[in-house]
Amino acid sequence: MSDLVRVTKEQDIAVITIDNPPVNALSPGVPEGIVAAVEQAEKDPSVKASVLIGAGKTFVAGADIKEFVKLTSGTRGDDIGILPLLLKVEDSRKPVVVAIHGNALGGGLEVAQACHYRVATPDAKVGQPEVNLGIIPGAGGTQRLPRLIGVERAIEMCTVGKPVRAAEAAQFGLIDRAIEGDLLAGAVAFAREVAGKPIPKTRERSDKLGTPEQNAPIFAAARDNARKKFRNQICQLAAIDAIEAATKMPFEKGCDEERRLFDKCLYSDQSKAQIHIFFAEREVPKIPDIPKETPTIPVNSIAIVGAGTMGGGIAMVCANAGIPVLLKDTDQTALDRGIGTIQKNYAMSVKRGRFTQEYVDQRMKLIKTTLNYEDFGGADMVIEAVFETMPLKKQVFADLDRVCKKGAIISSNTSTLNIDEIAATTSRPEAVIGMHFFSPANVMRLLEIVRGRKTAKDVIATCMHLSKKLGKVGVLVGNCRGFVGNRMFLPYIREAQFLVEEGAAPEAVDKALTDWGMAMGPLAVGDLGGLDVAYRIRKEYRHLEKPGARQPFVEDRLVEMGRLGQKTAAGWYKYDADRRASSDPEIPALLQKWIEESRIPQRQIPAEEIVDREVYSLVNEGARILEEGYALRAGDIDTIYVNGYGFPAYRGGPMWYADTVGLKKVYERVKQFHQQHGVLWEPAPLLKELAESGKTFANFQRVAAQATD
Ligand code: T1G
Repeated sequence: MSDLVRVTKEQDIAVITIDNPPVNALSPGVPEGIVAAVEQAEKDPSVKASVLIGAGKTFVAGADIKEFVKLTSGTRGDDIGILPLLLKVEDSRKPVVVAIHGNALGGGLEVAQACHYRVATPDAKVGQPEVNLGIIPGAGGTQRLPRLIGVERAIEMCTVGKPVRAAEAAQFGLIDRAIEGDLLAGAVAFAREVAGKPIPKTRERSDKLGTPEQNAPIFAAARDNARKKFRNQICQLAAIDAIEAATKMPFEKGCDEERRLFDKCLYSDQSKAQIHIFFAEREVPKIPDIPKETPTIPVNSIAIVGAGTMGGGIAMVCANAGIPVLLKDTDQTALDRGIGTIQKNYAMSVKRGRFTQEYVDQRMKLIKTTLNYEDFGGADMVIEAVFETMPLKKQVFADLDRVCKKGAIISSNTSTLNIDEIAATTSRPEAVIGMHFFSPANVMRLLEIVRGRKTAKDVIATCMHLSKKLGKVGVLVGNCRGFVGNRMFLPYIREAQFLVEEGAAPEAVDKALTDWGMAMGPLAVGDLGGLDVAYRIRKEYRHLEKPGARQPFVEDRLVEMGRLGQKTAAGWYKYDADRRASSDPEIPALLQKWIEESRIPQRQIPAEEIVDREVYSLVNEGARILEEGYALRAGDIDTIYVNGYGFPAYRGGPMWYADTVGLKKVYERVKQFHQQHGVLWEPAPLLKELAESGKTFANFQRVAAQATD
């Protein structure tokens, strides 16, 4: 018996416990241990049935993803082969009851489907999230799940990949019983109930597989939906193909088809990119000079300065995490408006079924308001979210320094301003840090945590931990202009304007990027955030631009004529009352006039060049950020772009994508743009170095993220 799986007995019931921390993944030795335990129970005459359960905080969170990386990188020769082992469990002559708590995901739920019965705590999560890794279930899940819950729901679970609560899964037959209280005791009792009865084998069921006539429209609709919702991605369509095979082929043949489709996905660049993002997101909390055991400061109350769009969204995030919030603004009207927006957003979430009204009422009770700084004395942490000007930030921080208790963390939601300059207005720069949320703060997962020159390690450790509690992906970045995300975004949106000035229609620029996979085109993003925001930043920092650097002008003209984007119903596009965008016939006329005046030669620009100039502008600036030490790892930059800027996870983020294309090729292209478009395209020294040495961003490591030079 492997030491990852142990067997104990509750009188006539064998209890098989999987113990492979932290998430009981099906690492080598676990599936084998389960089979050996089931076979041992079978041979033991005193045993009537078995219960399979996970030790620690969860059941099985899936196959061991690290083994997939070994497989696709050729460092592991033999096959993972969980499926044949699950057949042995299913063929046991004594019932095997799986008892689920925490998560049963991917291979974990496939193990559960091969068992004869499934019981779970009501709040356990069950799901097939493989598509988040660019793959499909590969241990019989696409064959057993439709047999258990029907074709449509199986398609939903395998293409969307969102786990469901066990209580809900019990409604549609995936879970046989939800167990309140002691799970093991409940499972053992259930096992006693079913012992000696005919054993149901999922693979032998067909009652829920439907008929070809019934299924044809379901599969057609599912494919249409997948093509629209998951543009360019292969795994969702592969999952639908595999489930269709389950309705048309015998189980074993269906599993062969599943395996063929699984391998096609696993060895694809899309899956390698998504698995990279999975591990990159789990790497970001690891800060070389801040050990895991660094003490953190308890944060049981948060005060927020500014009840505007960002302040209100941040208040919701804190309340959703169960942390009492005190929201301040300068006058009652502003406070009432802020609370009104929060209530409207919550009402939308209830309407969409994301939250219950009861949940929202509880959250709203956690949000209190004030007009007085003096009420901040008890707050463990403050998040400032006022208008983005340095004089105002400095005034606010001087006030906070006066009223906040000793040991409180004082943070700013600034998206571009210098954290050290803000901290210098206080007597406690060690307690000052950047907490840069992304709009809408209650939706976007990304949180840039900005380390100042004097920010204390326990303050950083506390904010990294807090980001997880707030449901965010917290990435530590250095204090440079625009930090990481926005610093890279400036050349990206600038290049989009240059492309328009050289003859590309705004729609063509945006379409090239969305066809390529970006959630939204750069010009449409400008309209969403407000063209005046980037306009102010361009003006404020123009003096810092490289001498002789080309300056974009068309967007400035749009702003100067009051076309600020969605908020003025006109920017690059025009917008209707529901903020739906459409091309504005005024734009081509305006552009033609302005560009004729500029005498910039016009030409047809192919989509491929548009994509290269946009994406490589991110890569080149990302390389500078890495070599200057404002980001710890290339994976951190990828995590930022996938979670904050709509960069497709199946391309792995800008740095991973560049590695996939090959840095030599990227460098050659950047050099070409440098020749054609000037100093702004000067290749980053790190890009040159890695390209010439045949290395990658992925294996580039540097010392801890630094403060300002
Ligand atoms: N394999 C290997 N390591 C894993 C893992 C897995 N499946 N899941 C988590 N880890 C590691 C993770 O890297 C981290 O390591 C630590 O565990 C804690 O994770 C055959 C093909 C379960 C919801 O997609 O979604 O089964 O950084 O920080 O926030 O058909 O982990 O500490 O060294 O995320 O509490 C399908 C993946 C696999 C689920 C827990 N399963 N995991 O979240 O902890 S494919 C999944 C998660 C498959 C079959 C197919 C989450 C979690 P370290 P964590 P958490």
